[in-house]
Amino acid sequence: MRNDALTEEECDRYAKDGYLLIKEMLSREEVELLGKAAREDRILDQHSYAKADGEGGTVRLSLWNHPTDTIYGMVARSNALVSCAEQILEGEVYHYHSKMIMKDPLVGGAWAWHQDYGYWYQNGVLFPLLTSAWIAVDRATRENGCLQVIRGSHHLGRIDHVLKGEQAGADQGRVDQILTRLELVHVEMEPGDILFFHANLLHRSDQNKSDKPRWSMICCYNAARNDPYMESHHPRYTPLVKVPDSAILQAGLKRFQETEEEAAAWLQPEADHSVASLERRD
Ligand SMILES: O=C(O)CCC(=O)C(=O)O
Repeated sequence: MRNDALTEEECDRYAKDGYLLIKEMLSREEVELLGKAAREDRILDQHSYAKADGEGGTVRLSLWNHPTDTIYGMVARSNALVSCAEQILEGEVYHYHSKMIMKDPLVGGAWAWHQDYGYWYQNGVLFPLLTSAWIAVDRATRENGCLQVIRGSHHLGRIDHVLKGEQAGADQGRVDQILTRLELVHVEMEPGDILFFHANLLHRSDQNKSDKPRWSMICCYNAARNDPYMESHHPRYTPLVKVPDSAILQAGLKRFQETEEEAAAWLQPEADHSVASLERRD
């Protein structure tokens, strides 16, 4: 695991572009273990759910609110990742949730243009002081539906979101205009690369029409000083206990166990009020 602090130049680039790609942040051994644990994890699979993508496909993901002592939890709590999030958000952070995006060969669905803060705003989060670490578990390419971002779009502020299929997406007319002024970037990544991105950065991805999987794990952090003013399906401020980076390899293939404590960590998709409130608005 790369564990040096972000340089001033990297922090400036994040502030200007709304994202920062760190190559080979997880070592090959770490990301291989993570991928193997995830693909063999029956509990992760059983808790996965699908949402229509509005383009005839479905996206599949598993989402949990609290990091456990599995390998996923160790990645999310690792000193290296949390320290980057702290540098980016300029202070203490807590774990807002993590998810595994299971974009399978030939069937993996698309994600519509959106800002994460388009949803999280609905959860009583007052400032867009959140960052996501998008971890490439598999190689992500144009062919298998890598992440696409609009460089600098976090400067636009929050855009209205409407329901597309079962996903909330940013107002397309506005996105079309934005694309005439800002650059669209396909973020191709190797396993172990990590993309940190701002909660207001517009992003999307295509369906996976290739024969290669494109799984990714996303760890989302909120600034501790940005504690939501109301309860929602994602946690309010909960102290995050960091672990040394070596804990990732030590956790080895540790997967989710269906203990009561861990069962409670999962998001119940029906409790996703941010989408429900968009449904009502439509
Ligand atoms: O991984 C992807 O393709 C997009 C995922 C995403 O945008 C999200 O989970 O908010």
